[in-house]
Amino acid sequence: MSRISERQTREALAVYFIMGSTNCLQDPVKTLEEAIKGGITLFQLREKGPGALTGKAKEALALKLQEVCRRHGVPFLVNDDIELAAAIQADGVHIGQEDEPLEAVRARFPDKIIGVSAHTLEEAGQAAADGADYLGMGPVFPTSTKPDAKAARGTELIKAVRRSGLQLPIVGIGGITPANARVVVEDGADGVSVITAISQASSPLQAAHELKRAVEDAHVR
Ligand code: TZP
Ligand code: MG
Repeated sequence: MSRISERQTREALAVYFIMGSTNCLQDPVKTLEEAIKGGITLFQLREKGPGALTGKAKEALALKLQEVCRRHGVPFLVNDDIELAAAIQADGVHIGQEDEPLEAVRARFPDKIIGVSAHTLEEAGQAAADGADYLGMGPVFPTSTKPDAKAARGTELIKAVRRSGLQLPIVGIGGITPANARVVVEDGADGVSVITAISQASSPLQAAHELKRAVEDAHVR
């Protein structure tokens, strides 16, 4: 596999579902299957926080979710855990500023999708220079999913990155729902990433579908 193109990355970021076993109201495999039926375009396993699986149990969950993604042609990314991503040949990884340095991760995975969380213009520029495929920027809206998240800043930073001329694909994150997704894309993101809006929806299928419609509406404007 050669490295994903920028156009493919933008398309994949449209509706980016992130979750781990502790986020889901129902079985994670069922939640993911429904989300895919609803139209998600990218998936990230983020198995984190109190009660999260570790070791072999985490790997077993990853393999089950990866199989679902493969069956439907949805790329499968792993949050933080570079060794797990390598072991199961995930399609990519998402790393934060406190994780392994991007340059080292890119050297190890020349062809995988690598996303980086950026909270300032400087971090965004550095990630672009060091070989990120996309930036995750947020929290856009208040979120209770990540206890150590920084303050929500709306789309201010996404707009600032676009004003700076940086073209790298961007996905917004934090408190995004079908009701507020549109502005995130109108203000410069290529798509939205969500945990709660899909994993805790009474119908993950419906939630994914509504998110997709909101993102598509914003793109055709
Ligand atoms: N990074 C910034 S906010 C956030 C992460 C991982 C959590 C997003 O979760 P939710 O439930 O979609 O607000
Ligand atoms: Mg991290």
